[in-house]
Amino acid sequence: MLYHTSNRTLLNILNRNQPQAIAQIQGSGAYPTLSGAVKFYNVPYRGILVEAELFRLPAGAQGDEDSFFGFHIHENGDCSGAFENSGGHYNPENTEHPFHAGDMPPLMSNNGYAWTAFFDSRISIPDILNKSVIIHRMPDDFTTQPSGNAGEKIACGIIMLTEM
Ligand SMILES: [Cu+2]
Ligand SMILES: [Zn+2]
Repeated sequence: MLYHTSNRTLLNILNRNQPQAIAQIQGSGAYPTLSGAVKFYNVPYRGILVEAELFRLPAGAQGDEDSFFGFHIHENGDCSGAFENSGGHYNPENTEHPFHAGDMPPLMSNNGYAWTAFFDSRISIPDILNKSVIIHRMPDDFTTQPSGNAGEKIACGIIMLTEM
C-alpha cells in the first residue's frame, strides 16, 4: 500500500480548514468546562487527516498539569449521561486493542490545552459518521484489553458531516 500524499499537501488541507466531518467535544458533568473539536479531512489518496484541539483538560491523574489522555473512536454516537452508551472502540476488523480502527494517539495536554494532527489510514470518513470520539481520564496503556485501561470517559462528541 502506497501513501503518496506529501506533507505539503497535508498542511495545505489543514490550512484550508474545510473538514468533511467534525465532532464537537463536550466534557461530562464532572468536567463541564472541557470542550473542543475533532476535525476529519479527506486527503487525495488513501487515509484521512485527523485534527484535534481541546481546551481545559484536567490535570493528570497524578496531579501533573501536563498529561496524556486516551483518545478513541467508540462505536455508538451516543454522548448522553456519562457516555455509558458510547460502546466499545470502533473495531470493524475484530482485532485486539490497540489495533482497533478506533484507536488513536493519546492527547498530550499542556496545562489543559491540546492540539494534534495525524494521518490515519485505518478509517475513512463514511465509516465513522454517527460514531463518537471519547477522551479518557488516563493515558491509554496500549496493552490492556479491550480498551487500554484508560479509565473514566471525560468527554464525548458525535462525528457528523459538515455542511460543506
Ligand atoms: Cu475510549
Ligand atoms: Zn482500542
